[in-house]
Parts: sequence; structure tokens; C-alpha cells
Amino acid sequence: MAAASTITDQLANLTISECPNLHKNISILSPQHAELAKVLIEMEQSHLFGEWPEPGIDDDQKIAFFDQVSRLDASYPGGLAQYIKNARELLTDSKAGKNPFDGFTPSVPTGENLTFADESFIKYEETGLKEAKNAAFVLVAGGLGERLGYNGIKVALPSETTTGTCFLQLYIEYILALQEASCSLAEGEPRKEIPFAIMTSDDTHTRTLTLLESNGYFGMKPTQVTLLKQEKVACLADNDARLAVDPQNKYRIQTKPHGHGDVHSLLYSSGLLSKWHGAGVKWVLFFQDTNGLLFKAIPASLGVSATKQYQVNSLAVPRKAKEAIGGIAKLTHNDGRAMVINVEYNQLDPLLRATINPDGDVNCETGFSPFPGNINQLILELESYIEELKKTGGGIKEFVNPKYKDATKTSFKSSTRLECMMQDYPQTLPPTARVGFTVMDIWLAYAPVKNNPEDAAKVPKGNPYHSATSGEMAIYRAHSLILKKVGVQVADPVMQVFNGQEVEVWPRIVWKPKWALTYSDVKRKISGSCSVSQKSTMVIKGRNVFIEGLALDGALLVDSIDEAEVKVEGSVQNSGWILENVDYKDETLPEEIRIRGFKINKVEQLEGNFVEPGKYSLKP
Ligand code: UGB
Repeated sequence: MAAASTITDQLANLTISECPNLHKNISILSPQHAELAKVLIEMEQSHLFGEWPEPGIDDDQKIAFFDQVSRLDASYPGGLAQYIKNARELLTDSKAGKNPFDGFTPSVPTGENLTFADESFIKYEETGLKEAKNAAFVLVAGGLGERLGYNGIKVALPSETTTGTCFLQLYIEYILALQEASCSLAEGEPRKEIPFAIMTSDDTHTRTLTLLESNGYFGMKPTQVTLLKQEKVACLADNDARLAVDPQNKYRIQTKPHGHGDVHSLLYSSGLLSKWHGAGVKWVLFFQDTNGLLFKAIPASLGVSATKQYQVNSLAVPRKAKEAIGGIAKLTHNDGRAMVINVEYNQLDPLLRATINPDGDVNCETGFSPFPGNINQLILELESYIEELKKTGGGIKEFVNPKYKDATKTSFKSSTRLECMMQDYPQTLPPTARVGFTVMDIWLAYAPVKNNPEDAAKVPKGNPYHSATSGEMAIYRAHSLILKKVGVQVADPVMQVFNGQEVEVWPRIVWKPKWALTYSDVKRKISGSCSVSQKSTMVIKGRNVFIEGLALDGALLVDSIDEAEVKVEGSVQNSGWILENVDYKDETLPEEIRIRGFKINKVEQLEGNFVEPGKYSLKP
């Protein structure tokens, strides 16, 4: 009680002349609120109380204001005072035009370049599959996807519309398939459950939880899944880092998302990392919300991490110059320091112009940027990750990106805030840390859904659309190319235009992760001379489905319980499933269909569903 009255007294002294409106209201504040008010006054935020009326008016809202301040304070490493201090420094640097990469010269780093299905790829996949049981997965899904303009949460979008499997279901099915396959390889050892954490935000939390609960967690045990909600951070109104008052409510501080970098502090402060460590987890794999191909790259890249004992392994793909994905670069400072790090897409061009290339971010003779593109799939070795977070508390180097009104840089067009990115984690690591990266074929590993149809149709020719249309087509292409690699004669694609985007349309081939996770799995399950025509659709859902001498020209769907073994053979011919163009402006159609520009007309198919144990053959 004594301490509390001291704080109130101190606050009273501070506010008498400086903030009369708060001074009048001191009597309604709890000791905790008084403490927070003191911090705000000391950090020169008295404008927040500028319009506060006498006690007795809006008291509930004044209390709600301090509840919000309390949340903002608790959710930032070092509290709100630290946030304001950091903001002042970064805003001063930004006004002075200071480049965060000053003194650094970029060069092209060397990493592990993998080619699908070659000897080392197959070996890494084997190693990765063995390691998978020691992994934990983290999905960052707090973003609203403003560029996509979809009304739902992005993980609820179908990854493809042949099966309608949404991204979250796809990810969970992959994790469960990895768990099953990896544990089966470790005969005699106790079976493990691979933990899965999802970072949500106020924008996505409830809908993510509802999606999981209404679908029985897509087969995963609810106890395997942890949702961690990130908080937004306070907006900044000016170069002095005065916090912005919400234009709609004078008792609220305006807030905006802080970025996916929050994932590190949340994993640390929630105690999840220590829990995982105690349970024998060795690797933490981070991934983003809408890449339907990402798990195709997981076994091999985890194999690379394990073989090379990388503490940090970033997955990358060849990058087109100016593509909106970060570039992985080696940065060497004048003082000798060096690091391999992502340089975000908006910073790469100015950095290159200022240092090694007056033309900036341009393609080299390969037709790609010499800097591999970061796809933000990170594999961190847990032990060293925990050690590092003990030092930093999970705080990640932040940046600020104010939009100034004019060249004087004295005021902003709208409020700004500090941001942070999960791929900046290696920035604080010592030079001795084993930081590497793995480059994969784009067709195998990367096809995010980020852009709405209008913006996608406008991307420079030759650059990827990153739309729902291209994301879905990339899934069919990847499966077709994998089958080609194992010797199936898959027909060439045709070019078609959907929502103004010209895309390759391959046969619509999709399989469940439990059917095949690696190249070797596919090879084992296909034999004889097989062919698939361009108009075909093939969906394989059962674990023990074997394709032997199949000639497919139409639609074929096979499902079975794990205890059934199904041989699919012969010549299957039917009218199949047909893609029909739709207009994205046609509001009579569901949004998830409109944004891809086509729907599937399921005319005719051969379907087999085997629900009793036994051996079966499916023939026309
Ligand atoms: N996300 C959150 O969970 N919380 C947030 O506050 C913000 C986002 P975007 P962008 O795909 O390869 C990233 O908006 O700007 C989640 C990398 O920075 O899709 O395209 C969100 O839900 C870039 O280097 O990111 O850029 C989503 O899952 C490049 O790698 C994820 O964070 C690029 O992605 C990414 O959010 C890429």
C-alpha cells in the first residue's frame, strides 16, 4: 500500500503542471495504472490525456485506456518505455536517411544448391525424414493478407480446388504424415508427436481456432497444437515517437501489426521452446500461411540442416529481379564483420545501387537475380536458438517505414509503427554461428498466394503472379513434374488465361501427404509403363495405393483406409473434370472460386473408395 501511494504521489508531482487533465483523474487510477501513467508522462506522452474530461465522465473508458496500455506494455520486450526509446532512435535514423546497411557490401553467398531427384537430394530426403520426428513446426498466420484482399483467413483458403483441401488442413496432414513416416523408421523407439504452433493475431485468432475446432483439428490431437496470439504495437504519430490516438476513440491508442518477427519472443515467453526442448525436440521449422508446395522441400532441407549441423538454415529459390521476396546476401562490413542474411525486397535495390551495381536489382545471365530468394521457411536448431533467445528475450531487430508528407521529413502522411521480421533472427548471432541456406527448384518449393487478381495480372511479364490461380496451378505442375521424374509419361501443359493471368495448365494431379512425402516414396508406388493425358485429373488419398501400368485419360479418384492395399491399373478413359473460366467480378460465386478465375465441372470420373482391410485392384 505504501509503495502504491508513493507512485500516486510521484505521479501527482509529475502531472501538476505538465498534464493537468491527468492530474484531475489521478483518484480513479489503480496503483498499476498510476505506474503506467508515470511511464507515459516520463516518456513525454502527456498528449494522450490532452482531451480527458473531469473524473465522473467516461471513467470506464479511462480505465479501458489503461488496460490497453498495460497490454501494450506487457507484450513488448522491455515494455512500452523501451518501445518508445527504440522508436525514437529508428525515426531519427530514418529522418537522417541512414541506411541500416551502411558500411556493408553485399556479395552472393554460397549455400547448398539442390536438384530434385539427384543423388544428394535423395540422400538428404532420407536423412531429413529420419530427423522429422525431432522437429516442431511453427506457422506464422497473424497476417491479414491485405494484398490478397480475401475476406476470410488465408489458411482457410483451398490450396487447390480439385480436392478443396485448405492450407491449414494440408499443413496438418503433412506434419502427421512426417510423424508417421519418421517414427516408423525408428523402430523400437517410443513414438513421438510432432508439436505444431500457430502464431495468430487479433485479426486471425478466433477464425483459426474455429477452423480447427470445427474440423476436429484435421486429425491432429488438439494437445499437439498451440495457438500463440501476437499483439499489435502502438502507432507513432511523429518523429518524436508520440503515440497516435485512435481517430475514432480518444481513449484508445491506435495500433498496427508488428510483423512476423514477433514469433520469436512469443515462443520464448510462452515457455514453449523449453517445453519442446524437454521433450527431445531438436529442430524448429518456421513457415508462412499460403505456400502449397512448402512441405515438398522440408525432408531434403531438414536433411541439409542435420548433415551440416546448421543452427540456421533458410530455404531459398532462384529469384527474379524485383520479385517481392527478400534476397539472401552475404554482407561484409568495412570493419570485417560478415553475415549471411535476408535483405528485404524493398531494400535490396537501393543497397545494390549504393554499393556494387549501379543498375540495382537486375537479373544476371541466368535470367534470375544472383541473390537467391528467401521464401521464409527457416529451420533453427533448438538448443542454440534457446541460448540466443535467453540473451535477447526474443527481441528482433526492428525497422520503421514512415511515409513522409514531403522532403522535409517532418510529418507523416499517416501514423507508422515499428516492425520486425522473423528472418532477421540471425542478425544478432555471433560470427561463429553456423548459418546456411538451401536453394531448391521453384516448381518444387514455392508458390505463395498473396496477390489479388487485378494486381497479379499486372506483374511484369515473366515474374510470378503469386495469386490463387498460380498457386493452384503450381501444385498440379509440381505433382506432374514429380511423376515425370519417376518415368510416368505426363502430357505437356497447355497455356490458358484465367483472371488475366496466363498460366500453364498441367493435368490436375494431387496426392495426400501420407501417400508420398519424398521422391523415393513416389518411385516405390509407381511401376510399369504409365501415362496421364493433359485433360486428366488424378487424386490419390489412400496410403497404400500402388499405380501399375496405368493409362489415364479422364478423372480418377482413389481413397482407402491404411489397412487396405489397392492396385490401380489398366486404361482409364472418361469425360473427366473440366476447368471452366469464371470472372473474378462475378459476385454470385464464392470468393475462393472467383479469385482463381475458374471452377471445376466434375463431369465423369472413375472412383474407388476402399473402407475394409484387404487387397484390391481398381481397374476400369
Ligand atoms: N504475418 C504474421 O504472422 N504477423 C504479421 O504481423 C505479419 C505477417 P506476408 P511478405 O513469401 O517469400 C515475406 O505479408 O511481405 C505472417 C518475407 O518478409 O505474406 O510478402 C503472415 O500471415 C519476404 O522476405 O509477407 O514478405 C504470413 O504467413 C519473403 O520471404 C507471413 O507472416 C516473402 O514473405 C508473411 O507475411 C515470401
